[in-house]
Amino acid sequence: MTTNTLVASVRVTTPEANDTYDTQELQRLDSAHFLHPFTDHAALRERGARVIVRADEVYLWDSEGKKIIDGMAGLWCVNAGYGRASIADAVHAQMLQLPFYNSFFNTTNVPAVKLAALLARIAPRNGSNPFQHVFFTGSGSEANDTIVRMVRRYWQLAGKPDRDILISRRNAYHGSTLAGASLGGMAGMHAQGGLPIPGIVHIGQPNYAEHGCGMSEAEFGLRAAAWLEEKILEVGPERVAAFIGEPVQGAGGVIIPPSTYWPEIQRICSKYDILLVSDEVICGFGRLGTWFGCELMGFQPDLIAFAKGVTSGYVPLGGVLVGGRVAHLLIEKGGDFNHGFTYSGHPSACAAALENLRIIETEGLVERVALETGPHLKSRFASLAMHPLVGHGETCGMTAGLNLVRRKGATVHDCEPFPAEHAIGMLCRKHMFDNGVIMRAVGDRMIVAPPLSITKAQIDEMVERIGYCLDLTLEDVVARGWMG
Ligand code: PXG
Repeated sequence: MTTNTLVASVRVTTPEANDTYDTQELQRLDSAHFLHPFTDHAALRERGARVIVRADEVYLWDSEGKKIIDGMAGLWCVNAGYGRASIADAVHAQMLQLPFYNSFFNTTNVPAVKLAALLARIAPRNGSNPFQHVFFTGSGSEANDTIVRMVRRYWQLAGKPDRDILISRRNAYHGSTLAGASLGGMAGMHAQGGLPIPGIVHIGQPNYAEHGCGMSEAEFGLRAAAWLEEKILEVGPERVAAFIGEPVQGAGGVIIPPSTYWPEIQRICSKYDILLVSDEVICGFGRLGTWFGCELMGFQPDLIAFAKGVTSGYVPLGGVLVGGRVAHLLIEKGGDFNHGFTYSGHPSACAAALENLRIIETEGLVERVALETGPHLKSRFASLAMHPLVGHGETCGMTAGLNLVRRKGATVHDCEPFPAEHAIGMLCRKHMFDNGVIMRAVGDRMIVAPPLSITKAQIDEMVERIGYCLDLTLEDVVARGWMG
């Protein structure tokens, strides 16, 4: 039997809601052939991968017919929610008209031009440094690789080629390519394969719970920003090209900085004439209740990386919004910028983005997060924080995180964590997985970032399931004698 007939045989009926699937056969083929991202394949072979077959609004269905509420919007990306036929229609029409053509060699295409102009319209108002240009990529990692090359090119053109060092933060996530993983501050990634690449250094993250003991949040925000100035002075201000950060760290565990942090970062970057880069791959397109996270956090970057929510993940697309300062030099003095991807400005991906952004705009999803669903998520998470296992919980727009602790304390710094070997986050995540809600575990911090289209009733449903799974986790913890 050929592989094709094998694959065809695993779906027993037509692709309707009541399809039946041969889950075991799919799992067997999966572990025989499919290498997944960030996965222990030997462990996955034992468990068998969950096969997701269908989605609508904020719900997924697996091959066993189980309905799951998707608290992670795919992977922080399905901002408009699932089941948007108009995005599928737009891509279908574009594929019939012009599925692909490149944008090298003096050519362009209609959806890419329209999307570039739309992005220039919805980009943050950026004072004297407006975002009028975009460089398209296929992903967030490629966007950050583009940024590394673009800032170094900028400083060459500005006559300061020695400014080639980028400063980033520990526990940041900026992608999985060599430059993306190097910019990122994930120890586990750096340990595999000799990262970071030269010219990238890191400072601490603005995580009040972890580093802010003995300080007010406002004081800590200034302290964490001062780490940047210390690093600039250590490296030599004449060597530093740019600082990059996520407005709210996503994969690192929904780390929400104090309000004093980003304005101080901006002040320090201006003082030393360093480019400021906002990685908006997660925060962009409404996630925090503003179109871009830098608008909420109060800073004006020179460059913005985006991906995910630009198409709500329906098809891959990323890019870099380029402010006037960099764009002017690159365009007027730069000649060829020797960088680009086959899929830069992919017409079908841009068609998906145009329709997705139309939906987000016309349905007012960003305002809804700011004024209605975001505040509702906040109040529901405040009620989860009463749970005996929850030390503290925080939300920002349509993101939220809560810390599982052995003993609650009067402040975030008085809580007693579980020993790492208890892997309490993974235990809790398993209950979520088994009980129809997707919530990520980052160490002992449980996080959600559902579609921006989620309703208040669906938030209630998600939070009730989370509460139930916290109860199940507590039962386990008590049965194992782990409680403090
Ligand atoms: N920047 C940020 C801030 C991201 O969150 C990337 C860049 C890279 O994007 P691409 O499209 O190349 O994946 C990301 C991606 C997680 C998780 O575990 C998060 C991401 C990717 C995979 C897993 O939360 N974010």
